[in-house]
Amino acid sequence: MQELIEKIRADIAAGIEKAENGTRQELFELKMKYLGKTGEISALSKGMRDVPAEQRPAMGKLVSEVRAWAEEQFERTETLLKKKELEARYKSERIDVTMPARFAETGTLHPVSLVKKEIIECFEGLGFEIYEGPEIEKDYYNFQALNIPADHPARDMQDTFFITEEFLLRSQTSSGQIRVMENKRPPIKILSPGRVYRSDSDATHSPMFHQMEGLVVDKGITLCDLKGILDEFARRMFTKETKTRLRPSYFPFTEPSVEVDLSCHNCGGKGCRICKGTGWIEILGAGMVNRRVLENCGIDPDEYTGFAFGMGLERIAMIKYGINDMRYLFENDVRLLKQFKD
Ligand code: 2NM
Repeated sequence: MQELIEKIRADIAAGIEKAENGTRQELFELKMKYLGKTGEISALSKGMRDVPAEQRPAMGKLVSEVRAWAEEQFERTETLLKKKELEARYKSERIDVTMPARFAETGTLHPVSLVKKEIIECFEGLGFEIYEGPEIEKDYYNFQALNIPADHPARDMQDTFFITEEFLLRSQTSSGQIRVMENKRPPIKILSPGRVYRSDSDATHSPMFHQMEGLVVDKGITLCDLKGILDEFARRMFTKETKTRLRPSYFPFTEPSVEVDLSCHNCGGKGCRICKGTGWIEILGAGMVNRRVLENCGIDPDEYTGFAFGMGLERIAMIKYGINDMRYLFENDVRLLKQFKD
């Protein structure tokens, strides 16, 4: 038996030496071969029965010695293999933290978003609240309540995107302002930015564009208040020297109605290519809210008056950034958009 123990010890030593360069699975299998339930060292313990009684203590000692030795050998090798495995992983997954990062381009705000933000900041500073109404509107809010008659050309299927007889894509943000006047008593001081839709498409018209409309209703509001607010807006949005000019016009929802020009920011009013020699650039439409519109919203026009104005954001962006064809604003060509990184 002693010989057998020595042989097992030698076999294990040889096996371990080989296993040091093998896998953990191979080491496990080797361990099972000797220390497993039916392994060779376990068989030695079982064989103790056949050892003469007087040799048993000495043999028993030898067997437990070889078992302890074998367990230690396997544990040591297991630790060694684990360490090797980790080292290999660290080596293969090694990263160079000093390497320069891959360049990621950051986006930019679209010129229309930029002017929208700027205009909102101007009017917020003047005490206006922002109200955005729905883009899908009722015919009533888009036309009827705004005093736009049934035979008005804007109500034609050719000009407005109707969804059903009752619903349409709003052609102006003032539809939302009607909703505010219906639901809130004056004083009202709101600014309504948003998308509007008209069946129109060329160098200066797009079927979807952005509008910004303002509305102020209170006791004693006059055209002077409109002029004052627009002067302040022009100075904040363009330069301190920018002046405004009102010309008579017509809208069904305002009376009187005006077109508003700004002195040309390029030539200061002397006349140039941008203002086509006139010194003035038309930027918005405005007027005193028609008393019929106030009545439609349940506001007494003998007690309250108001002014309103509306502008196209694409147009403002084109004037501000010198873009001569509106289609550039809808192509999303990065060569154009990149120029607006601030
Ligand atoms: C414009 C021109 C003139 C306008 C009118 C209203 C409302 F809701 F009060 F009736 N909101 N916006 C208005 C007036 C809009 O855009 C060129």
